[in-house]
Amino acid sequence: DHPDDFVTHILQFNEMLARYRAASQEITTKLEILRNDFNTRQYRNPIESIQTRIKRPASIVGKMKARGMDITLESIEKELNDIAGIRVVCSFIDDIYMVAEKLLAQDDLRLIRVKDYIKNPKPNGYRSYHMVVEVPVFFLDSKQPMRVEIQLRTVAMDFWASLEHEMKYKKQIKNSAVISEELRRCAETIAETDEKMLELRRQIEAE
Ligand code: 0O2
Repeated sequence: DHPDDFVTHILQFNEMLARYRAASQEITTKLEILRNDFNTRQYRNPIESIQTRIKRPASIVGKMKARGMDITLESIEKELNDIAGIRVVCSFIDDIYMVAEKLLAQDDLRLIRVKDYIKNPKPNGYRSYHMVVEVPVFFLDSKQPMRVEIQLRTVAMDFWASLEHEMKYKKQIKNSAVISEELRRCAETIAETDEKMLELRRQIEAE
């Protein structure tokens, strides 16, 4: 391989990441507009926070290798749905479904996939609503449909997922079976609390 090829590949890779960053911006703007509109009309905030992240090059390569895929720009873009990731932390469970619905009602968005880990939690207790959408982004000389993974969860689900994620990264953990079981039970308690909080909010609103 010629050194110039190497530089060209790096530049193309960076351009690709920049396109995903632009796609993230489009979705983030849509979410902020929905949040402001809701807030103005209902005097309540359905979205606590919006975080965006672009997958690190090492994670991109790692995921492609784990799937036994060739590592080319084309195959990366075809295979990975989560190069651009947006995490939307909501106050209540119904806010998650409301935000998802209002986003998908926008006619420039195309839904690629939904994974509802709230209705169908993972065996470890993980809960969140995941969707992959495609958004058109206008660049200098092209319009490109870009995929973005959106994870919607409550504050409590986010708290749980952060700790569980930390445990996953620590490979040599003592008592990991005990901790996993306790985490699973915490996830149940959190789910009950999320349900209860929603019920209470509805009672307060009905007053
Ligand atoms: P990281 O480090 O967060 O980026 P696909 O989207 O099809 O390519 P997958 O894994 O089938 O891949 O998608 P899925 O199930 O929608 O989950 C993708 C992301 O959800 C993960 O990204 C995590 O961010 C989160 N997630 C899924 N399951 C769990 C879980 O059990 N615990 C925690 N804490 N997070 C979870 P990555 O790339 O795996 O990791």
